[in-house]
Amino acid sequence: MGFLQDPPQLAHPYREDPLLRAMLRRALPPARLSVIEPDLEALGDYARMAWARACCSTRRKPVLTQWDAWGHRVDRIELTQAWQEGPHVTTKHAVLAAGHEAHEHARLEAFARVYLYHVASEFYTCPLAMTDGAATALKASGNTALIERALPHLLSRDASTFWLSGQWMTETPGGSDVGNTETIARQDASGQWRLYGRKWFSSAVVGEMALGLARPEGAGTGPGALALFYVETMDGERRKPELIIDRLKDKLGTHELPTAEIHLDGLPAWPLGELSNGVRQVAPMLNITRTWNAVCATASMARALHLARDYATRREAFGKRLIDQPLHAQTLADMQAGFEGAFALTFEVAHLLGRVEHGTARPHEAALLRLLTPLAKLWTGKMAVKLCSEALECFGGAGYIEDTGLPQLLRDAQVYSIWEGTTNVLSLDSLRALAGENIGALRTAIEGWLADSIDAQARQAIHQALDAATASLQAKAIQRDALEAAARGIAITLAR
Ligand code: MFK
Ligand code: FAD
Repeated sequence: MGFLQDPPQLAHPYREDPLLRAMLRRALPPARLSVIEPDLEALGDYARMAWARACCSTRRKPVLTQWDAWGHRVDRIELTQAWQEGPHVTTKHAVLAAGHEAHEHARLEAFARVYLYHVASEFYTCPLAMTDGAATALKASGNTALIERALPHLLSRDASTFWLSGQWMTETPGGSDVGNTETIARQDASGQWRLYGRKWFSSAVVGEMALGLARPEGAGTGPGALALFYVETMDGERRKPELIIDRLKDKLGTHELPTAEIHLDGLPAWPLGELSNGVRQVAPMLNITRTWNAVCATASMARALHLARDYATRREAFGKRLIDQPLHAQTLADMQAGFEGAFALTFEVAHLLGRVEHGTARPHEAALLRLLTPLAKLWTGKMAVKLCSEALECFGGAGYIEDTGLPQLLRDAQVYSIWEGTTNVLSLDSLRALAGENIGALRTAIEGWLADSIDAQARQAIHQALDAATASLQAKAIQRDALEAAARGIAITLAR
């Protein structure tokens, strides 16, 4: 046998990640860091084990069995190994629950765990994000009965009592424009609300509960008439018969994640709050899942870049290691610079979120958080595809070969810019965030945040983008169209 190439090795994602460790040292008091470090170490160990396991096994997709041998409808879903481990790993290391502790660093500490766990989780982080979002929306609703019933399960640190939650928004006529929702909520003779309709993408179909949008019967058209409902999906060990799984989607990536098309045929439901303004009620959930999305996109980039850097020390061409080829080293350095920017923005959002939730943020920082959340989501979503694609190229042909485990990184990255609001929808959302605030106050908050960390040219670009947004927001309808057409450019300038 001739030459055999060393495969890339995954260093310990916590112990050997100077960027993450430096950020945590800067942001957390030393006492907090020592409290969470055992979880970070353990999640790093899990990530390494999962990478080794994935490299020597054929990846599996979940399998839906709709009927048993005797003709009963069963809708049973067989999950991959990482998914079966998901409830145990995440409750043991408080991947979700830590974010709801009563101190200002809670969110940052939880998102550091998410960052380490995500790639190994095979997108178990997707329903986990929705569960975190549901917990946050439930708290915001003030609905004591539902909070008492569901929150202890959602925040449980014990796999046997833990519940996953779905987020049922998208239907066939609209995922961005949920105002087209066709699902109807109808009260039966006993006064119990029941949902009738079809949800077109349901990624947590194995979960125990969901928050879903539906139109109360007789309510008007459009988004304002929608209500937000809480549902439970299980009757003991069996899925409720009013929830029918039509099929699992055949997707470009996120193969291990069971994303289903479902029918609701009278599923019992409880309104979270008023029987209208459901989008406003679900918004706290959206902002949480969008933050998870940014963290997970950043984690995918970290993995791709890490492997590419390692490979550059093992592969030789033209008599030198790739890392010693000036152009290859420059390529990696450019990737690293872009990645570190995305990392900084993402973890700033995580940090701000905790401080805003616990009332320790400075004035105007809530407005800054409202703006930075869609910006971080849209920017990292786009960057993840670009960076994972570049990283695959760093492996040459090997990057294109399935059992290296590399192509999956690129396939999976494509989802970050689509779900939880596409790039355009979030660009428009960032305009909404600008319009909703006193722009002067927001400018002060941005200035305070960036302080001396950017140069005059970057500061001028930010001011120009804010000026364009401000002028157009105050202008008439025709200029409003021009503003919308420019929204992506404004959002990307600000994110950069
Ligand atoms: C591994 C990674 C983990 C991530 C997990 C990913 C799981 C993926 C699962 C999914 O994809 S779930 C489906 C996600 N769907 C979306 O994100 C929907 C995308 N579409 C939008 O975001 C639209 O802009 C929107 C549905 C919000 C438009 O609805 P409307 O009703 O036409 O919007 P409108 O009138 O602007 O907003 C209604 C209210 O909500 C307003 O408040 P008021 O009633 O008080 O005026 C808005 O201010 C408020 N609102 C909207 N977005 C908000 C918000 N408030 C705070 N934050 C926001 N982001
Ligand atoms: P559309 O809304 O039809 O968008 C099509 C295009 O039009 C996009 O490029 C969009 O940017 C653009 N567009 C739309 N409106 C505007 C505008 N005003 N201005 C400019 N451009 C615009 N949904 C759930 O509810 N629950 C889930 O669990 C879930 N899981 C998912 C899992 C996966 C793997 C995927 C891929 C999707 C999932 N979704 C889920 C659905 C996802 O949230 C939607 O696909 C997404 O919000 C986009 O909606 P749509 O598919 O209807 O596209």
